[in-house]
This record gives sequence, structure tokens and C-alpha cells, in this order.
Amino acid sequence: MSFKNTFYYSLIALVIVSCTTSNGQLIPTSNTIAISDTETADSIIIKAAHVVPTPNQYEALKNEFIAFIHFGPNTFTRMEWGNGMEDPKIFNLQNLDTDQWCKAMKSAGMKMVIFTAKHHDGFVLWQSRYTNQGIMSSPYKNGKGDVLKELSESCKKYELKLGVYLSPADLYQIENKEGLYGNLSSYSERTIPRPVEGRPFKNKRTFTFKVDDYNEYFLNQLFELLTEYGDIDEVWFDGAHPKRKGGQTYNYLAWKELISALAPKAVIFGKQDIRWCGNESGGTRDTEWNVIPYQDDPKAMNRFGDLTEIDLGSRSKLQKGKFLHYQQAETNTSIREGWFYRDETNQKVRSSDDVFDMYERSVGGNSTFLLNIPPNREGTFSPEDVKVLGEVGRRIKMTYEDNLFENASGAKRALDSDIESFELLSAENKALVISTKQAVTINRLVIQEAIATHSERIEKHAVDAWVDNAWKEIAAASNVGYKRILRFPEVTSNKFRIRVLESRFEPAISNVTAHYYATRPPQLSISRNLDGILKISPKKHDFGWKPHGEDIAGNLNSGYEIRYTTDGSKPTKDSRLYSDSIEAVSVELRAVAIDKGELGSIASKVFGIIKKDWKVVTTDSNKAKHPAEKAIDENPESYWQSADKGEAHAIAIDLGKAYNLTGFAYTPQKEHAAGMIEKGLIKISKDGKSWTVFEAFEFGNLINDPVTRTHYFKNPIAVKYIKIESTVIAGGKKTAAIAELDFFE
Ligand code: FUL
Repeated sequence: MSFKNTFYYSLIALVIVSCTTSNGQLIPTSNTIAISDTETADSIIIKAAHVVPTPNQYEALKNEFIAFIHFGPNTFTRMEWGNGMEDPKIFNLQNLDTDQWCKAMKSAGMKMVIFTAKHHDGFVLWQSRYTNQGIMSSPYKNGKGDVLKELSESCKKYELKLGVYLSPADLYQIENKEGLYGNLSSYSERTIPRPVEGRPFKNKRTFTFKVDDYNEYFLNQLFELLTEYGDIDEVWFDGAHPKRKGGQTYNYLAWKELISALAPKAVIFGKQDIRWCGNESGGTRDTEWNVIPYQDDPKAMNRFGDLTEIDLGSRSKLQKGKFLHYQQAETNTSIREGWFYRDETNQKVRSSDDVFDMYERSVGGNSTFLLNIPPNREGTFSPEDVKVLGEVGRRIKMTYEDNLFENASGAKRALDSDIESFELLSAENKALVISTKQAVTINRLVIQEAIATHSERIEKHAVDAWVDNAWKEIAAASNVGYKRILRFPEVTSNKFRIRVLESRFEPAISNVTAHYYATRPPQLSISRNLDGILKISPKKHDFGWKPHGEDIAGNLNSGYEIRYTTDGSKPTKDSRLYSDSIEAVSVELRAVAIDKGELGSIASKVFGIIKKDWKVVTTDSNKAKHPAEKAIDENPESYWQSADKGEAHAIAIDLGKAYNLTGFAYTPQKEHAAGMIEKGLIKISKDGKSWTVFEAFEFGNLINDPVTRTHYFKNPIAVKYIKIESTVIAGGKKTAAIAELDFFE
């Protein structure tokens, strides 16, 4: 043990006994702190309490709400993942209005936009010198257009920061004859950027790296992106691979060196700065720790895996680390079903309720909210998306602009609206009392820790209000970190108290504000049973964020009524009143909750034909726990899974009578990543015995985004026996699974 370590340990031991310091710092803070083999459990926790974000990470956290833009050939082919063999002319863009994008993003209060400069298909949306698979070969401005350039200019005009997503996976470079991906080229010293005749760079810096062809290509492209479009504040890398070739690996450490040199303010997503939240549906953890244990030093790591567990940084997890590292989460999801634009009719757009709820859970849950808005084929955000962005921005402003603790007294340095100053709590004093001049009615409380200097330390806390001459607990949650938004039923008082119940070390609270959210009619969800009986109820979130152990929809909304239509028309206050169920129907049901005359967001669901008389004719195999009937039981939680290994698996269904079918919906199971049917065939039969192929279908990105996918047939077909047969299972897996199948008339 070094002298330095011995010194720290004695100090730690001393402080654990006395538990106070003058400034709340016991050891030097750092972005990564190593743990030695002989370290005690207590000193590991003390170390965790001194792991802080880098200045770049801290700035990125302060952005809070940022945008993602997925745009490219998929926008025109309506695919989630391209195949790399697209003719660049498919990107048939005639108009582009990046000012309109920026205006809409600004209206939502977003601070940065991350643009898909290249998605997995390898098509580049800027004027790269190193490929012709891109905008230069498309009709847009006769091959002279540059979407990233236009966006970067709009960003300057509207004061938005800019980030770029450069997909490491590259199907064009895999599929074409001269493709560089996995071409087994040797490693040698290469100069970045590689000079190209007649295309000089303004930035004259050069770099030398020992890399292979694909990594050189990637570095050349990074050089272009980081030197020709103004400041880049985030570089985004994912880990998805629709296909692999030649054992291609990535020299991330070389990429990082280049990024640090050319974009010193940028954070890197998918690597040591920012991690994926673990899902693409806007799910958040109740407790999102950003101080994470690692086995290797993240600063020297070349590969980062996805961290998807529910618990990433509790005390017991920290004990297993050899390095403790600050790595914040980004909660990423799309405003539309899918990352790319498809259409105005079948592709649902999230409601403002939904987006606002995700905003509160993610920004108020120690992460950054990254919301994707996919531009349409006209080069604009669609009107519905623009409306939702504006509405969410208004709600954020209306709720959070006014601080009802503005003139309050008590915890001065937490109330002064300067998030750098803080109130340091100690073992003796673990509470802050706040008094307002007049009584205030609140249902939201924001708490922030001084993470840049004092890390995230609070592990459990509660809030009380002084009501009827006694303290009444109104909310409780676990950690705080950068920001915690507490949501609770409204309460009126002039005295509040924050109690820290557990912490890693002396917590430094930098900000406390109180707010009132004007509640709205609840979002609704619609379900159907096997007999076709429909039920409408307030939506429960897939990932329940219920820090105070109560049902938020129930707390915030009562006395509302539900109105609905079954003919596809918009429900209004004059539509039919819902009581407790709707008789057997196979329809498009649209419903809305109405509270004090105000209409909530419309919930809609298209129900296929009723499954009561369906029978499974055959399957190739079944796992004992997952019989075929589970695919048609109207319960998306249960599923059929094939037992045999291979790519081809089938389930055939007798619909009871012939229907004129227009399409089908596939709901994958969500328990694990195996069994996602990426490609398959629809087969039909007259007798349930001999089958002919009717049509092929394809669904991309199912592993990361396992939501219901719909495929409409080119022409309707009258049929009684129908079969779904897989031809490709996502992620190279060998079994097929179906949670629910629906057929539309
Ligand atoms: C994933 C990709 O596979 C999706 O298509 C999308 O780009 C998402 C943001 O990242 O890794």
C-alpha cells in the first residue's frame, strides 16, 4: 500500500468515526477512482462519494432535453434498418427546411440536436470525400446538397448545439465489392485525414494512427465531421450490428484521440462519457446511479458493453468494482413508432402527456432526455410532431419556470437559484427546512446535488409538509444526483422539510425548487379479451416510476369521464360515454378522457379480427412453457417460442372462417432478446395442409425496440388458413417467438 493510500485510509477511518468535514471533501475528487484489493467496504463508498463528472459531462447534463434526428434512405424506403444495397437515388429529397426543425426543437426547450450523419446502411448525409454512397449521388440539389451543413447553419441561427451520430456498423462497406468493412486489410500507420485531390481541408492538422482500412475510413469521416461543421458537442456511437464481416473490430481509442483533439468540448456517447439507458422505449430506472463500477479503467477501454440491468450502482454493486467511474445515462426514444419516418396514418406519434411524463422521469431521474423526431419525405417535421413539441415545451415552461420557493427562507444556498452554491449536510444535521411567506400549493419538487464538486451521495430521502400542526410526509425517493423531480398529490403549506435518510457521505444540496403542475385528463390505454370485450383505463407505464408508492394517474386525476368512437373518427365531448366495457368488437377504437371540460390526448388502437374461434393448426415446435396458443391469447405477456434450432420456424392458424385480410401485426415477446422475427413469409392455404407463399415481410431493430410491428399486404386476400414463417431471426438467434398475432380486415 502506498503512503498516499495509507494516509487516505486513516483519514477515511477518522471521518467515518467523526463524520464531518469543513468542505465535504475527504479525498480529491476525480472522474474515475481506482479501488485496491485490500480496500474496506466503507472506503469504497467514500471513494464513490468523490467520483464527479468531467466539465464536459456536467455541461451535457445541464442540456437536460436534447433532440435526435434519424433521416436517410430509410425515410424513403420506410424501413427501420436499411441493407446497404440501396441505390442512393432512393434518397429523393426535393425540399429541406432545417430552420423548421430547429424552431420546433427550440419550442420544446431542447438545447442540442444529434444528427444521424450515417446510419447502419452506410449512406452519408454530408459531402464526404471518402465515399459516393450518400447525398452526393442523390437527386438532392443535383448531388451538391449537404444536410448536415444546412442543419449546422440553422443550429447557429437558433442557438442549438450540434452532435453527430456516425454508425460504426456500415452495411454498404460490408456489401459492396470494394467495401472496407471486414476486408481483412493489415494494420499500418495511416495519416488522417487522407488527402483527396481537389478537396483540401481548411483545418491543416494531421494525425497518425496504426489502423486497418475501415478504421481509417471511419477516422477520415470523423475528421470531416469534426472540422467542417462548427462546434460538435456530442459524438454518438451505438453498438448495434445488423450484420458482421471479417471479424472487423473498432479502434475506439484512436477515434477518441481524434475527437478529443478536434472537438475538445464533445462528450462521447456509448463509451466512457455517456451510457445508453438500456431500452429505446423511454423507460427509466427508479434509481439511476451515474457512479458505476468497472473492472477495467474506462479511460483505457476500447470496448464498452450495454449496461441494461436495473441496478447499476447500488452499494453492493460498487463493492465489486475495480474502478468507480462517472458515466451518466441518456434516456433515448422516438416521438414516433420507430426511429425513421414512415407515414402519417399508420405510424403513431406519442402524445404530449407521454413526452412530458418521460421528460419528468428522465431529466428528473438523473439522466438526459434524448428524443428523436424523424423528418418526413418533404424534409420537414410533420405537423403532429411539431404540435407535440410545442405543447411539451409550453408545459415544461408553465410548470418549471415559476419557482414557488422563490422568496422562501431557510436553506439559503439551496434556494438562491445558483446551482453551484450548496448546503452541506452533516451526520448531525440531515434535514433542510424551507419556509415560504405565504402558503403555497405544490405538487412537484426539484432537488439537485452539487455533483460537480461533491458527487452523488444521497441514497434515500423524503419530503414533509407542515399540515395541521404536524409534519406530513408528501414524497420519498432514493437517489438525487444531478436532478430529482418528485411528483405527488397537491399539498398546501408554508413550511416544508427535506430529510436525507441515507447517504454515502455528507450530501451537498445545491438547489431546491417547488412547482405546480396543472393536472390534465389521464392518458388512456385500451385492451381486449378473447371474446372481443374492450376495456379502457388510465394508462399504467411499462416502467412504473412511483417513488411515493402510489399510482400517479390515480393521484393526479379524479372525476374525469371517458368518451369514445369506434368508426375511426375523433372522439369529442359529445361522443359515446364509456362505462365499464364495450361489447365484442373488431374495430378502431379511439378514446379520450375529459376533465373539467378539458380533453386529454386521444388513445387509439386498431383491433384485428376477434380471436375466439381461432385454432393453431401446426407449429414446427414448441417450448413446454411457451405453447403455440400463447401467440393468439390476447395477452402480450405470454408467448409462443419454438424449441427447435434454426432460422425457419412456423405457426399456422385456422381463423375459423374466411376473412378478407389487409395485413397483420406481430407483437414480439419482451422478456429476452431471442426469438425476434426479423424477416419472414406469409403463407396461405385452402385446406391447412398445402401452403403457397403469399408475401414476404421484414421488421428492423426488434431487439432494441420490441414493440408491435404492422405489415400491410400489397393486396387484400380472402383466406381461412394462414401461416407465419420466419426466415431470419434478429441477432443471429435460432428460435422464433410470438407474443401476439393480429390480422386486419
Ligand atoms: C440503435 C440503432 O440500431 C437504431 O436504428 C437507432 O439508430 C438507435 C438510436 O440506435 O442502435
